[in-house]
Amino acid sequence: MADKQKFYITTAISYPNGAPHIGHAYEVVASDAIARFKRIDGYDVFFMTGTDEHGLKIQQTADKSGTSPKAFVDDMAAKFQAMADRLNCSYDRFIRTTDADHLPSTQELWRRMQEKGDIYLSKYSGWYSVRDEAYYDEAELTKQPDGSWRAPTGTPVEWIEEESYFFRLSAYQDRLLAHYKDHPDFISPETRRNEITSFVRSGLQDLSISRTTFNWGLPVPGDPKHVMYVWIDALNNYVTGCGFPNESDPRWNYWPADVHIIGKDIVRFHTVYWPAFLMSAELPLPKRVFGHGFLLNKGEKMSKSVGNVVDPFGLADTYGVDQIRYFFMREVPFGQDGNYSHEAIVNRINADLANDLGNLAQRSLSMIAKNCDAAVPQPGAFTQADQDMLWLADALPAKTRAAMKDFALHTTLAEIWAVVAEANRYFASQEPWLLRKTDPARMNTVLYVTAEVLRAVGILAQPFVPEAAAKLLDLLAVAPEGRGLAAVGPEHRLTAGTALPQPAPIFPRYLEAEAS
Ligand code: ME8
Repeated sequence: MADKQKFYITTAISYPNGAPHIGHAYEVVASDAIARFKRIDGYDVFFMTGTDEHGLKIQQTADKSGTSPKAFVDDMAAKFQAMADRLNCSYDRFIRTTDADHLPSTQELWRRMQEKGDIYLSKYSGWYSVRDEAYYDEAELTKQPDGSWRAPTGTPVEWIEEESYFFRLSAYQDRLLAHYKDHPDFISPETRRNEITSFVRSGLQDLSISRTTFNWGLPVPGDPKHVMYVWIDALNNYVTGCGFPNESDPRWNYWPADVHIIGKDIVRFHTVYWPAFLMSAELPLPKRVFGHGFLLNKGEKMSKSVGNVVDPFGLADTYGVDQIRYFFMREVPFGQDGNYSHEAIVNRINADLANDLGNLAQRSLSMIAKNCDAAVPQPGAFTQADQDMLWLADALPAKTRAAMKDFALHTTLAEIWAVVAEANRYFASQEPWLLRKTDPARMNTVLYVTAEVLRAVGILAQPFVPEAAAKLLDLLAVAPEGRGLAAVGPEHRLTAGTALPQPAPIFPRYLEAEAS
């Protein structure tokens, strides 16, 4: 364990000011797939997700619902955690910014930035959007027919004046640009890197980092009438989770994070503010930040105000957890925006899962059960076709590792399902059901090769469809310690004669409910 390479992955922490939506589900599922992939590739993984519970927006939502902010977030955070659990996400910690260890951690970050001379007290006035928790320049605003002003995001803004602490972000412009240049992988996909680089090049203003107009936040050390700007509080969750500031905490070994998985709308916070705070506090920077795209419902961004939020629990109930996970990761190239529709989900479930993988497993394993004494058949010499089929399966770890290095989840699944497609062609062309009578020894070989391909596919599919993959590996009697990527290939082939359980379907077809 001690010498396993470490891998620390985080999602953004969600605002629990409303129930979780499909965008939240998408992010945590994708991150979970990466975490699981790294685990089966032998890494010591720490995977963290959670909720971002302070700020004016939460305070106002709680006020409106007639509860205290704490009672409100306790209730909502439980829903976010339940969603991650429902979607079978294997997080190691669900962090809440109201957790007891987050206050001392964030106050220590503040102190370190202050000691560096990067924090000063001044006055702030400007157009503020409560919904975005951000100030906007006047030039960015648009006037509404009723005379009010709106932010570029479409949210209402109001004029606010307050005493505020500032962070000397302007002092970090050159160091940030140098960091992007020296670490071309720091921001991805590349389009995001280009956007951020030109944003920083155009000049950075110092950042207002405290508020006095409300109190639902972490108090500024030594000046508790100020609460910290919610983004300092939020971003710092990533080091709180590693035990900061206690650098002798064993979790500290996970820092710096290998990747922060976040949505494209918050890349600026993670690749400009966050690294500048860390540079100021003299802490190592995360290795990578990946900004995924948005999942759109009929082409529109989902949001509570638009009223087109899709409930992830409902999706899981309707289609199944593995099915939804597969759809998210296969349908949308990770990094780009994607569309969700009932037809697209059903098509993926029935074509890729039920037909391609489910049927192949069911047909081949049933034949084994009936004709091979319910045990792994004894193969004869491999033909070229057998060998080619096995090689394709054996090549999966290398191919998928290469794709996963850049978080290309869709490519990884395409690689795995290309082998499934090839296995279907192999099975159809070898016609083992005819060999049963004409050449049973050859039938055994074909069934063995098919089972061996299913073993590789089962191992590789675990990060994406964990429950179905586990079922498949159980049907092949693969021991728990034989389920890592290292077990794919000739050295760990199925042993002839191993007893197999009674086959059972792994992916049912999705049948349309009767129109009501
Ligand atoms: O931004 N499709 O929280 P949040 C895909 N608390 N991803 C989406 C999405 C969609 N339709 N809608 C939102 C916050 N997201 C802050 C983060 S991190 C220190 C603080 C993504 O609840 C969004 O991009 O608004 C973000 O990564 C995550 O969901 C949480 O969004």
